[in-house]
Amino acid sequence: MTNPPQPAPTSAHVLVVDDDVTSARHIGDLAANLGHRVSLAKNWVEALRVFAESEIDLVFMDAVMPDMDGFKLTQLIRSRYKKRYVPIVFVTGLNDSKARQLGVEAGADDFLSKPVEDLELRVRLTAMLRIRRLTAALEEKTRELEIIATEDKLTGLKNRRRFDEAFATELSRANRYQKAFSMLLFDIDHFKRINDTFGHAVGDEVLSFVGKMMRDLVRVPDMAFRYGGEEFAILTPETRAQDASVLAERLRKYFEANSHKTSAGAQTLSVGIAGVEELSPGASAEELFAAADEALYRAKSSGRNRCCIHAITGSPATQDEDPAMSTVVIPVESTNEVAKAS
Ligand code: GH3
Ligand code: MG
Ligand code: MG
Repeated sequence: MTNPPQPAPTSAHVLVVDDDVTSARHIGDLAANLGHRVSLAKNWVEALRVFAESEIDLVFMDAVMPDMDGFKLTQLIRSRYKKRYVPIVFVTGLNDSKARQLGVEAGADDFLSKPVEDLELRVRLTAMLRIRRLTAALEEKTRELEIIATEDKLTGLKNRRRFDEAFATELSRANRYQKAFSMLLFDIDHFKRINDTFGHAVGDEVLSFVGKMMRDLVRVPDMAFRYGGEEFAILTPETRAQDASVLAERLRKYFEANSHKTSAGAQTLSVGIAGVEELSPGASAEELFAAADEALYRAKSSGRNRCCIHAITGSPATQDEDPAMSTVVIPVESTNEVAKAS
């Protein structure tokens, strides 16, 4: 069995925190002679400033300092920089076992005794930077996996998993602060035909076209997702359903006018819209989703290539109906009916 390749040693950024300038320089010079970039900090304020301004790979931390000692500073760094693991080596008095115990509890990785010997320092520095390189590689991998787990590759949009998280967060925020909040469900019309007529690759091309359209036309704070298959969702915080229908119409029209640029030729899509203000106060995610789904179903059954708003009979949305926008408002007897229908 062969050992995995070791990462090549590269120059790192070493921070020395010590109120004793001579001691700090001694450690700093040795690290610099080994080819590393060095920053010195006399106290916790300077140390945190360096941390905020640059990417530190290793810290040599004096245990005893005025104002805030090395233990407290280590705890602060550990709590602030959770996504980036930086090894911290405590520099303590010889045989100071109490300081070592406190250091470990605060989050120290290793110890050096004062006066610091060159060889000891070099050994600690090399070992700790090896740990830093390995954790940095893991952190990078975690970031990549996070993207893979939450982004849909074909469309470049966030996926169903991210939708579920954002939907729950935004809905509870809207309910807590009694703000408007709407959601849109898009479904490409007769998509199966595209696959059947032109093949799956062309179907994918159309999905990718919709993804680009959403990325270009949906602006923050609205959020677009590929919900699954050929269905897409948009969350529109602080927006009433009637106002969200303007965005829905813009996307529907854009797709109708531009989808001929794909190998499938001109296509259409249908949209269902629902907003919390049309439902009971504190509507659940299931109720809101069911309402949007119901509206989408009506958009399909009433001829496709249109947007439908879920609305309760007699609500303001029903009176504002604008046929020119081909936005159809669906009268539904009551919220409970919709909840039951889901
Ligand atoms: P409607 O107008 O009622 O929405 O009809 P439809 O044909 O679009 O609806 P249906 O839900 O029956 O068809 C969806 C199709 O989408 C079926 C499935 O094979 C296809 N599909 C789902 N995901 C993908 C994908 O990632 N790529 C491709 N090419 N096709 C997909
Ligand atoms: Mg579908
Ligand atoms: Mg479809």
